[in-house]
Amino acid sequence: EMDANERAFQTRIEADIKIEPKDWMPEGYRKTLIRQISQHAHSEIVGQLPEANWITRAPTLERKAILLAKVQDEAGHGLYLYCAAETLGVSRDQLLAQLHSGKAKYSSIFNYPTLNWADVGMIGWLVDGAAIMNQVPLQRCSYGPYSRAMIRICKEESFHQRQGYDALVKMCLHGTPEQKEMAQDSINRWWWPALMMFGPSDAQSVHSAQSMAWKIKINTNDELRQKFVDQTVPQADYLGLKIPDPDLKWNEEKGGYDFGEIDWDEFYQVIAGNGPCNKQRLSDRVKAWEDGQWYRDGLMAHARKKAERRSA
Ligand code: FAQ
Repeated sequence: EMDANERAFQTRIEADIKIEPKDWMPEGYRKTLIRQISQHAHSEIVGQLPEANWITRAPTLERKAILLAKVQDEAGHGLYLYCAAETLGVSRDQLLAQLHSGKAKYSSIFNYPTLNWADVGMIGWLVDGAAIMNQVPLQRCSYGPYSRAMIRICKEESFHQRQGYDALVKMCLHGTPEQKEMAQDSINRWWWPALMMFGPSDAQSVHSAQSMAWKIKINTNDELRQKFVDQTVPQADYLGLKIPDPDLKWNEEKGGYDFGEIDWDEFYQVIAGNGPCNKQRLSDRVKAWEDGQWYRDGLMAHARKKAERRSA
């Protein structure tokens, strides 16, 4: 049963009028947005770690400069998203406490290790590629601050995806056989985790129906996963890389690819905290937070002194 407020709210949503921070909104809408936006913010920040692992070992000065810029962009995305979440009445300290205690989720993909240089290219191509597939529709999300953050983020993600693919073109089409092998090893490890980024199958997705009614989500998980596969297979063909899925096959009738069953057991293990790098990722974030305490203390002391001087 909807009351008058809820009916008016839903009418606005259906008319594609953005909801802004001070507007009335159902508690569930606010909670869902805080959950999704903060998980997204955490993903950007934790997502810096796998690629940062290669900054000191980038093969050329140019690749190093590109990678540095990309990893810095991810920090910026985290900041826009924490700001968007804060407009819903939650503080950044609260959100970070949830991350550091292991209570908040972040994308499963960042719990896998980066073992060779090709992994940096693979993350740009597949992980940023999947992120764009999910985030382009979110530019039309019903919540104003989130939709506007998505517009900026998508522009930068496009650069990230291109730099990754460019690195792989270099390795696969102009490189040595060893470099090509490195890229094949990398796609063997990243393909399935990239497909898991879109979340559980539609049948298992608990939040999709309500989130789509509120236009917090625009597409279902399976719709976006299918679009990603269809876009990515020809790009793999161009690189001459083999996708590690024996069931991958063009389906003329549906005008898309059929693909094999995702290992959902692995997915649920990773989001429960038991993936290959979960513990490392979390302890790296906690350490960064603790190492920054002296700086936050200094800023607060400075602000206090300035306020005292003003009131004196
Ligand atoms: N990992 O009912 P649903 C990036 C959870 S891109 C972990 O389907 P929903 C860029 C889900 O939270 C990555 N958990 O949920 C970058 C829920 O658990 P809860 C970030 C997952 O929300 C690139 C439960 O499973 N992008 O960072 C995952 O409707 C390179 C049930 O699932 C975004 O966050 C997963 N893969 O749909 C950075 C985009 N999938 O909360 C650095 C915005 C599902 O009840 C380097 N988010 N879960 O405990 C979304 O579009 C949605 O939240 C979905 C999940 C599609 C991720």
